Amino acid sequence: MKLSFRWYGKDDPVKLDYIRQIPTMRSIVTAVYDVPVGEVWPRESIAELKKMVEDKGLVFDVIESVPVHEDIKLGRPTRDKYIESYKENIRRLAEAGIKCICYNFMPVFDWTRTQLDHVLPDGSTDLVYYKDQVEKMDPLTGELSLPGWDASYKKEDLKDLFDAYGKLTEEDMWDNLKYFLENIIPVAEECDVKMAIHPDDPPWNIFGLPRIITCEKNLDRFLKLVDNPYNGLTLCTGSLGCSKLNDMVHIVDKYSAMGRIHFMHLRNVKILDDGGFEESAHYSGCGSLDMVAILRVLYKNGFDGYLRPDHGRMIWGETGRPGYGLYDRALGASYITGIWETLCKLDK
Ligand code: DNO
Repeated sequence: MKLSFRWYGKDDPVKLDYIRQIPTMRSIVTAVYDVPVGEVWPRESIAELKKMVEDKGLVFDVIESVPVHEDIKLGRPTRDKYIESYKENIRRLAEAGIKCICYNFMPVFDWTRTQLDHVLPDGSTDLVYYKDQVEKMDPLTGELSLPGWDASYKKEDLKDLFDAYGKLTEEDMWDNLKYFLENIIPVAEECDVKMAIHPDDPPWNIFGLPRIITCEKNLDRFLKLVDNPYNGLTLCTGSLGCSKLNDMVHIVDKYSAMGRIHFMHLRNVKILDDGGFEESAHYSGCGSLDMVAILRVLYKNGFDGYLRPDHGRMIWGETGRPGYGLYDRALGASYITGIWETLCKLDK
């Protein structure tokens, strides 16, 4: 298991100097953020990131994310141009030492929550998804923006995208994903870069937009689209695990045994009776997921991919990027390291 931590580059209030003080921290997970989706990342920007990370004694070998242009997801004729850029990004990142690239295939919006500062009884805040709040959200006004969303869309762009997705079936999405994979996976293999799709978060359709990377059946289908170890998963426990229908221990066990999990995101969530959820501290008792059981199956299957603590609460008065403060993610990292050390020692 290679412990890693997400860092948003030089403007991130969480400094590399602090991240490297977390025991056993190895890799930095980052991206070039100032290039529009679909364009090629300048070699200089990649080199700059690499230098910043390596100067602090950390490893630069995972990217999250190289985003996929909407025209690829929609199967528009212009997709080939964007696929060529994507391939070039894989090549350039490989030249810089990258071994794993995380991406997603969610239409328009990445991860979605209804409130980013929900106050817990202990005074910390977390991210929540409440069913009654989501019904009142209208993304088409362009006023709504979440940290994971591409903020460059104008109201008109959003309207066009919604219209285009309105004409698309889930089967069309599968065809478009297959076309994308058939083009990029040979390049990834040639460059020895493991591609790791992130599940849809939450794993159901939102705002009427189709979502397909949502459950075991669909993960099986995804892996078979191009049945090659370079076509793998970012297994995010919080994304898939906020649906009661997904048995996370079984899912992690199954795909890690197959060697198809390249990147683990460990996050805990508390599933509510009405199907909504609240993100929680990593500790199993705080949420609905059993972190020890999840790590145990990874250990059993000899998992040697990347793993990072995902979203944390805001604690100890920290302010910053929702889900991505330092303190609670560092607690999560230490909790995970503790479980992993225990598993290793019990095995001796
Ligand atoms: C949420 C993240 C996601 C993830 C993308 C991958 O916090 O895990 O935004 O980075 O979906 O493309």
